[in-house]
Amino acid sequence: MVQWTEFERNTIQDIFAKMDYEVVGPKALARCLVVYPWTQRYFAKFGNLYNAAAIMGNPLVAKHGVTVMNGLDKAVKNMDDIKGIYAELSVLHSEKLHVDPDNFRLLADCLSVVLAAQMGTAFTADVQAAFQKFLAVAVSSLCRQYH
Ligand code: HNI
Repeated sequence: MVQWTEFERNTIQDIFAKMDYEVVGPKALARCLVVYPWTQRYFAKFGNLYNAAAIMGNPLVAKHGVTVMNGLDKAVKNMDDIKGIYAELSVLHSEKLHVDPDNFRLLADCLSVVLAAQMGTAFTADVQAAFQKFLAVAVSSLCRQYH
């Protein structure tokens, strides 16, 4: 089981409490689709992903970005059992969506970049370490049902 220090727990909860999912989620997913264009293949039904402007202006991308944040919100609310809370989501991504699990980390990194840009100097090295530890646990839990 993952151990969290008090600082990590407080930092992660504080970041998510202040985060606007409707802004951060769409930005992070759009960034992922632009920077790592192979991730677009999973979103064929989202329509126009032709270039960066189209991706950033695509309402389905924005909506799905919020869905991903709501998924992460569940992990924040269950920090001591992220593996359990993500069991079903992991099966979905593995067996139904066939998402290559390497992509989870790429999206997580995009989320860190978006958050860093928003937080500015408040995104200290300690804060970054706590946030990325949380994302690493989420990603590892999403990978659990792959075999
Ligand atoms: Ni992901 C659906 C959470 C990474 C492709 N994804 C979901 C749903 C949640 C979710 C929640 C909705 C499930 C449901 O309908 O029951 N996804 C997350 C989280 C991460 C993540 C928390 C990582 C941080 N997903 C990714 C990545 C890809 C991805 C990296 C592909 C590159 N996800 C999908 C696709 C769907 C999806 C595709 C289905 C979308 C749809 O509308 O049908």
